[in-house]
Amino acid sequence: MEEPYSALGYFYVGDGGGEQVRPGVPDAVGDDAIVDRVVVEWREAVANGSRVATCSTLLQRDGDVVGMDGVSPITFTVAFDLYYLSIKHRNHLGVMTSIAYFLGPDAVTLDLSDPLLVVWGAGARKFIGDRAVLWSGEANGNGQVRYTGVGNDRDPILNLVGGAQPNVLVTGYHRQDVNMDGQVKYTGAGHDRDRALLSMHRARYGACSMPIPVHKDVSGDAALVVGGRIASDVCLAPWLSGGMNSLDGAC
Ligand SMILES: [Ca+2]
Ligand SMILES: [Ca+2]
Repeated sequence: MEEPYSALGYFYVGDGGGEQVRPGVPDAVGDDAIVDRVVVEWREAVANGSRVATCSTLLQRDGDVVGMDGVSPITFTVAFDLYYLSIKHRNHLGVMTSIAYFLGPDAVTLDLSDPLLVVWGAGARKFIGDRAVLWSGEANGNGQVRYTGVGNDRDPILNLVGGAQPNVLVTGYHRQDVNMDGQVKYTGAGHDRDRALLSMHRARYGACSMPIPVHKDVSGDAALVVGGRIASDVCLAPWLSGGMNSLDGAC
């Protein structure tokens, strides 16, 4: 089972791309069950620095980011130096550290769900309880969450289900499956439109009210880890392990 991000238009650099899940990995259960994939990037530790290494990784149910065997830390081939780490997901806004970390022979562990770990930009993550999580609702991969207007994240959902037939349900692994239940729905219970709207509400008001026009990815195209942790406000299911999972109880 090959990584899905190339098909979504993501361009790897370095040794990244083509990662294949090892046999038996999808059978894992419990906290270490594999629930989705994320891309990890290391970037030059300068303003607008280029990516120097990228990798498609596996995401465990408890938020650990691991290699293709489902358990091991991720390794990269780069010059020993300071780098920013960024992490990207198919339908969440990415984040990048605002501190450069030394990537060398020793493992680096970062917990991006720790509110005290500083990331680039203002409001790059949202906070649920004592955890920082990624903004959801990014259904078209343009680095923004928008509910209305040009480039909104609602239309791609409607387009996938057929445009003129909003009641159609499409199953499978799609960017438009914003609530990550293995189905793309435009209307009805459990539809995928609200995530974008809720993200905009929270971005501006913390809870709810009128939405702002757009909430942007402020990760640049930025920086990782080896055995780090991230958190997403919901994290998928049927792709590998079946059933809906939540990393933080927010869904
Ligand atoms: Ca978008
Ligand atoms: Ca869905």
